[in-house]
Amino acid sequence: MSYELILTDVRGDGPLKAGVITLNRPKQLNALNDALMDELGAALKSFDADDGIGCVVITGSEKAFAAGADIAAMASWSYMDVYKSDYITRNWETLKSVRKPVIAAVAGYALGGGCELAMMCDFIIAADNAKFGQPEIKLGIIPGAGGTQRLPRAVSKAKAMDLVLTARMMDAAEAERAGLVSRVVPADKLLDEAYAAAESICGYSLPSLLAAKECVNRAFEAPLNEGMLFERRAFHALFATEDQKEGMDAFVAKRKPAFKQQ
Ligand code: CO8
Repeated sequence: MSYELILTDVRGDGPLKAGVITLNRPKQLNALNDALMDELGAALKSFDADDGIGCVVITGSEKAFAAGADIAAMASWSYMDVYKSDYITRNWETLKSVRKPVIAAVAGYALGGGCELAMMCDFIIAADNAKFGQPEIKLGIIPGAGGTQRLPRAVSKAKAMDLVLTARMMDAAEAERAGLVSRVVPADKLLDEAYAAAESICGYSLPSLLAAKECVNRAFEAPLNEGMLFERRAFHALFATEDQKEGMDAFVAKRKPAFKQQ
């Protein structure tokens, strides 16, 4: 499929490769309109279904990961426009259904829907020029793609309230201290770091990656005992894979594992 508002690429030399999606509406600082979100969803589904892909990286430009949902497009919408078209749920939540690991590589602005999109990824690697914020309050609205829910889980209620109510931006260092991003790297090294992380992930066994992602996400949905049980069942189940035998045999034999992805 050809895309107009995103670029896609496949990187890596191993049997599993990384699918890379670059948001590409530079003049609008990657403002997320419906067409872009449809393309993003299609690319994500395609990479998720591709047996040769082990991980996905989503990135933007040096100036903006995404400056939010497209304000010009939203300006004239009515309640019925957004309610009847199931706005947000329809195409924003595709990202939530991706089973493979998804890394957000964020440089520049990640605001409003852009911050929410980054938070829907499994982890965020930030360039030192990244700025995160939920400035919707300035527009007379509130975050609508999870900002009021994922941000407090990531950075505490105090900081989430601060960002959502004052609309101030948080720089990369503060975002790392607060736990929103997993690492901060120099802006000119962002993609190298993200690709290196993706390459490590792609070197592992996909069944264990899928299970690990599912279990960590369960921690946000289930009480501790239920989450522990869920993890234990997944842990037990991985002993039915050929890759568990291969991983452990390789360790004992002091050689590199050759995972079969099954
Ligand atoms: N939507 C549409 N166009 C945008 C957006 C946006 N979110 N952000 C920037 N642009 C456009 C500008 O209009 C401008 O276009 P033009 O050149 O035609 O005038 C171009 O991008 C460059 O922007 P600026 O000139 O403003 O660049 P600056 O470097 O001066 O400022 C900022 C950069 C600070 C990022 C500034 O552009 C800004 O404040 N942008 C808006 C940020 C914002 O409010 N984001 C939240 C949007 S609402 C939202 O995300 C709701 C999410 C709800 C869930 C998802 C539902 C869809």
